[in-house]
Amino acid sequence: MKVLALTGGVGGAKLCLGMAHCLDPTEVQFVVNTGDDFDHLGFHISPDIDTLTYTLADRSNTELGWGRRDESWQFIESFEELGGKTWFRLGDRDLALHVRRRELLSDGQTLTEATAHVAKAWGVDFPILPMSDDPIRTIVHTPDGPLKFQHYFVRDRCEPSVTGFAFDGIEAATLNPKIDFDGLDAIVICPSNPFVSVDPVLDVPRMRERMKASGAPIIAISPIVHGQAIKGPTAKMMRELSIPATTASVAAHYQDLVDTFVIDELDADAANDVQALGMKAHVTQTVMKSLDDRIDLAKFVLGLLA
Ligand code: FO1
Repeated sequence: MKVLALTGGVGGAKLCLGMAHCLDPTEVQFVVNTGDDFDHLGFHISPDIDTLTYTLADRSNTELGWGRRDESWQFIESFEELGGKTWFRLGDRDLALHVRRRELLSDGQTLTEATAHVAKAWGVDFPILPMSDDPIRTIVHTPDGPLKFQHYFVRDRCEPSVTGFAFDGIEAATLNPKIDFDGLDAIVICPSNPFVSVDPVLDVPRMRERMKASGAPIIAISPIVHGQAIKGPTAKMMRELSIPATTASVAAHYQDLVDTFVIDELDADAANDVQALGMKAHVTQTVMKSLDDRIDLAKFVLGLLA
């Protein structure tokens, strides 16, 4: 089996973990959104890459949905005493990753190479590929002006209304050359936020073109279940963009690219709407609470290819 999985954030990482239990490292490449990345306190922070790496390394903090398990906060507490900004919380163990990545990048390694170095150090053999090694930064447009993604998402807790998004630097960015489109059995768009986790990946120049030219079926899993995002601001963004927060609306967002859309049992009645968009619709449990849920969804998705 040869699969390309596009992912960002917590929901995507869950399905990637399920796939990692079904496939071996030579059978899948995980292409990760880097639009959330930002420079903070002199570090290159890469949240979606770190969420996936921690998840595949079984070190992730599943309560917070980001950072590491068994974390301590001595640094950030001391930093606060010194008047440092602490709206973006860096745990002590997590800090080691940022310091090490900064070393690797300043030694001239690409983000892809630095990511592979960290993954290897934690025993993760699966290829974790940034969508590009060039800087791409998601900007959230609001009625009060543009916000850098982490200011919107963390500092302002997703409270501002969104009016649109931009991906600074994307026009000049080069698609990660390590992404292998040859002989693919499937391309899987994981259940991540379509606007700020998936679109940045799809909008990297030549990505859509290479996906279509691969001839592989493109399967997306809905991140919206029964009008709600499992985690994060997807449904809120859709309402603010005057898009119904429904699984069918997400399907429409991927129209002309996605062949098959996987929806949750709670949205079974939307199957006809999805099919009316020219896609195949498949219904299963897409809410992933346990590891078995993650594995079962991955098996279901990969089983559609059989
Ligand atoms: N998200 C938060 O809501 N609060 C934080 O303090 C925070 C710190 C943080 C540190 C490192 C890291 O890799 C991610 C972190 N995140 C935090 C998550 C991150 O902002 C978001 O999960 C992603 O950008 C959204 O996919």
